[in-house]
Amino acid sequence: MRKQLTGAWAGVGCAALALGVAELVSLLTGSRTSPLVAVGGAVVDATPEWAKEFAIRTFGENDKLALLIGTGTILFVFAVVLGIVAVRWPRLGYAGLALFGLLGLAAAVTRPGAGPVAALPTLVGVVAAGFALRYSLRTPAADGVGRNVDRRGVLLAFGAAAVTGGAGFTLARRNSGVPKVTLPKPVSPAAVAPDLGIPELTTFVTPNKDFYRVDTALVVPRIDPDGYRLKIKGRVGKPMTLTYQDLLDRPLVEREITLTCVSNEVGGELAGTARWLGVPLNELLKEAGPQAGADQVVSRSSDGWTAGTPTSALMDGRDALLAVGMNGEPLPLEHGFPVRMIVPGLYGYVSATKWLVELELSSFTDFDPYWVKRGWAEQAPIKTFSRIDTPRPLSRPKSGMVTVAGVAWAQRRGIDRVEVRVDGGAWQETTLGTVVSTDTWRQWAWRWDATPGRHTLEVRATDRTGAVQPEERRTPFPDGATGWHSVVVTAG
Ligand SMILES: Nc1nc2c(c(=O)[nH]1)N[C@H]1C(S)=C(S)[C@@H](COP(=O)(O)O)O[C@H]1N2
Ligand SMILES: [Mo]
Repeated sequence: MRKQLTGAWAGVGCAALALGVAELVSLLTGSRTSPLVAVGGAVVDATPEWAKEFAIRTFGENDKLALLIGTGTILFVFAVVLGIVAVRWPRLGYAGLALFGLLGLAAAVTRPGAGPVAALPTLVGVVAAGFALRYSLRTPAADGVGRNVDRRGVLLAFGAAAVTGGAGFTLARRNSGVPKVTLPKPVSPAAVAPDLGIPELTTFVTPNKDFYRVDTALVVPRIDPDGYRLKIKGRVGKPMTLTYQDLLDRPLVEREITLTCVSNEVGGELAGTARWLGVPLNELLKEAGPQAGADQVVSRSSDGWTAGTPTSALMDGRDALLAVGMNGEPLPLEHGFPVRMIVPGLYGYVSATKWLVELELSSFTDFDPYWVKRGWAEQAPIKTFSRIDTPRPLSRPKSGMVTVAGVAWAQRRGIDRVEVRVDGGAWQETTLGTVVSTDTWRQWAWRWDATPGRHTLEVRATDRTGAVQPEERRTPFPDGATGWHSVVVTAG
């Protein structure tokens, strides 16, 4: 029993060493080649839609942390078993280690954009773990069955794991700030909408640090702006390659635009408004000259993610941008530094590619991008949506005058009115914030004379075409949720 316990420790120590060494080597080959990240990424891509929805619903924006913890736990159990087996049958132990290495290798080299060097972290890590295992089990057991476990060897493995992993992790983090760049002023500045300034109400412009984040990247890609290239290719008259500076040298515009995720549930907060600084896509695409039939622009990120946007949406005069700035700063790394797309009126998964490196003129019949392959709709204009931010669900406001307020959006169409009703009564007109375009959300507020007791507040919006937001509740899959948001409160 004691021998098994020390064997288990040896297994965990060697696995930790493999990961630590791999982490250190991945400083040279890129963080996405670290086996933990590569395996995690492969799991993300292979996860069926229902499980992914479950993860997002259950863990929210911590879904990636949950995945890493899950992967780590499986690994831990595997290492324990491997160690116990290795003490009795060393060869089986090595075979297990090799299997574990093969898994990491397979994931690392098949990640989009991975070169042969992607194999290096796992290879070096597994070899190091092999040596550590051999050293720890170098003497035969006195009873002739299996091997002795050298505790000093195991301690050494743990020590080396801590040193290599710690160094790898710290150095990787030190390199993780946004590189210093200075952005030019826009030739056409944003017209700025005023904020209603109501406490508890979502601010009109969302600060970068509070902006929601949705993507499949387990580690945020870090692109050196000096080496950055954007390719425009496929069915175009004139293929182009642009540097970051080429983009900054073009006339830039700045616009307030509300970005929205298709996974946003009724009442959800996967939306935000920023002042985006960028190159109008319209003009750039005209220069490249899309050929007849090129009705889809496939945008690709440095980590191989793809979105497909109707070419018409990028050229019909709306403010479709190659964004380089967000609220007066260079794009934060997690929001797509150095360049991303922003297209008013379309959900993020069909338009808002972060860490953008390629625009390929294609057609809807020729190519299905990342989420379309997984069953989401090919075309995904943003649906009309309204939300009550205050009072919060299940809160206990004082009876008397209570401010009810929230936001509503219907990008491209614009919000014309927002109405609220209490306990299924008559709809009440709310006061709307001023907006300068149809591409942002609109704040709204209403003064409610609340009587004591439990009440249900409901909200609905009407867009400028006169269409009332549908009441029917639908979940986000496959093209966005619908339904009226309601909040239950008890006035005291
Ligand atoms: N490279 C890349 N870009 C991406 C995604 C992604 O997974 N990878 N997700 C898209 C989705 S689904 C949304 S809603 C927006 C979110 O942008 P944000 O994280 O800046 O809010 O990014 C889009 N761009
Ligand atoms: Mo999204």
